[in-house]
Amino acid sequence: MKQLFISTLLALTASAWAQVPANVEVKDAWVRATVAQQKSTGAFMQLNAKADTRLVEVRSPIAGVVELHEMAMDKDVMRMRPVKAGLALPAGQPVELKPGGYHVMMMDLKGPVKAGDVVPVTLVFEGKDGQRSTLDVKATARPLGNAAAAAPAAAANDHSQHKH
Ligand SMILES: [Cu+2]
Repeated sequence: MKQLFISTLLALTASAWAQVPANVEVKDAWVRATVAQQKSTGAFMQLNAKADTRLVEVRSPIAGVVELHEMAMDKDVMRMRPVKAGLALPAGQPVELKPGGYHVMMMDLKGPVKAGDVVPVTLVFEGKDGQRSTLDVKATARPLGNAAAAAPAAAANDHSQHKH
């Protein structure tokens, strides 16, 4: 009886966790396709939070290590570095992860990423109250050098043209 009670409690806790809505809208998520031997790549997207939130963690089954990076000048050289405290997403203010700016760094890739691949990405957000929520998004791989084609306006039409 006690055993049953504990497992019910665990189940309730787990579902409560899963039901916390991620108060963030994600648009136009994509991953840059890789070339042979390439072991890392970047993922990009637009994030729009309804309430002040931070993006604190990103996961993906295609990569051994996933980090949030930013580009910054270091003695006249543009370098990337991890965003340690998470990326702030102020309410109602869209934040764009894009080449040359904030990006999701995927390292230790388990295999090549081909253009057209659909890459599952899990975003972990933390609200002001410390409450965490997750959001699963699907990022489509785009060919290398096609970053300029990442026009947000084209994203809405993208879906109707692809057959899922
Ligand atoms: Cu990086």
